[in-house]
Amino acid sequence: MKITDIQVFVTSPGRNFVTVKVTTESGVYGLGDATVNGRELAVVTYLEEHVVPCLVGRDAHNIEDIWQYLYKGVYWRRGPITMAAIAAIDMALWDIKGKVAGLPVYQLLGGKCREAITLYAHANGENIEDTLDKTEELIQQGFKAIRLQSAIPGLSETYGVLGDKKDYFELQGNRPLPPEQEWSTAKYFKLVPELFEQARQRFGDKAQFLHDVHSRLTPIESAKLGKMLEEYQLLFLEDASIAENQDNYKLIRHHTTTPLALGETYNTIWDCKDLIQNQLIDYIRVAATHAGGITGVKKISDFADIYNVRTAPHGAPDLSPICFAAHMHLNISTHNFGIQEFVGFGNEESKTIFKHDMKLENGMIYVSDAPGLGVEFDEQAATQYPYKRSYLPVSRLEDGTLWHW
Ligand code: EZ4
Ligand code: CO
Repeated sequence: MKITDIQVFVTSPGRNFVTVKVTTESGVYGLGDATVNGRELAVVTYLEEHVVPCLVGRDAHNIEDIWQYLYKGVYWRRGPITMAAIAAIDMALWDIKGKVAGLPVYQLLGGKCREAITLYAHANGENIEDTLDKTEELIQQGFKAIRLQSAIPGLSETYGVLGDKKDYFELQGNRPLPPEQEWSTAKYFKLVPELFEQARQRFGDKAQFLHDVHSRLTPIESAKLGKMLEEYQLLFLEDASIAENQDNYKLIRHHTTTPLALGETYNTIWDCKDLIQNQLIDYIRVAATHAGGITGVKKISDFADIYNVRTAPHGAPDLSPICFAAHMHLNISTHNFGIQEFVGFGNEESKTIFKHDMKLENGMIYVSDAPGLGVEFDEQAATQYPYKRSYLPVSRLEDGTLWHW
């Protein structure tokens, strides 16, 4: 079943999404997500100029061979741009195979390992009380696990806390260049243990709690934070420190029993091989869009399984519902799945473009049984929201030194 056409769409219902549509000679088509936040058009160019011409005419059924052709077949391997392009093609091919078979993709991946997908939601507050009020609402809605973040007193803007802004586009406002945020490890250390102390006092064990450090700490500082938070029994601490040097995590691991998670920016198994093999983390957070699609993530999850590492896919709003659906098919069929990050199904504009029937109930998602990935993309609606350049913020210490964002 030959590939006859591949189109790339960019739409921006509050934030940019890159969507790939692979069409076959039989008329069956598949969809994939290729969104790299802040680098969207780089992926579009890579796809249109370098990938699409090589794929037209190939058999859409040969998913593994096409994955290897795009990965091993090129001299310049890996990296977020290349892997997002591969990811989108890969998702679209799984979507096609499912539609042709008349089966949801999870059936092609081995079937169900569980009934539904447990989620962790976000409570982001202006202060501790605000974060805890939001936590209470989420507990009432039935969420079993919640990521707690709070603005840091004395710092102008904090990761994860958008104030009255509804998304990064609004946060950026009319600033043409990346917004700048401040960071102070000392101020952060005053806040975080207090946040979890109060959370446990108020909610006891009514929910599991998590926290995202977003890589702001050095390894020894992460080790210290992990130790300080042990008594609050976090489900995991996310991105405790940058792991460009994977050995960093040996130091953190030797000091704390707080479970560790990372990997949302990782693109291949090579970025996390040492962390997994040395059992330095508990959860690997690779996303289908950024780590080579369903095929890429499946390779990483199977490798992680033998080292007791579970999956906890990234679920930020900059991953499109197509990626989220791909995660659902992976999560339901992966034995060593742990938990899925969830920030809702997108804004109202986005819901007019991406349509699906995934069901949210009591903090869990019930996977769609529609053939393929189960997401429809309204091309007409998409044209109403043209691409808009946007940047993620950058971080500086209070003296102006550039820091990890
Ligand atoms: O900052 O996806 O766990 N989620 C995160 C996200 C990331 C964004 C960056 O594009 O860390 O909010
Ligand atoms: Co994160």
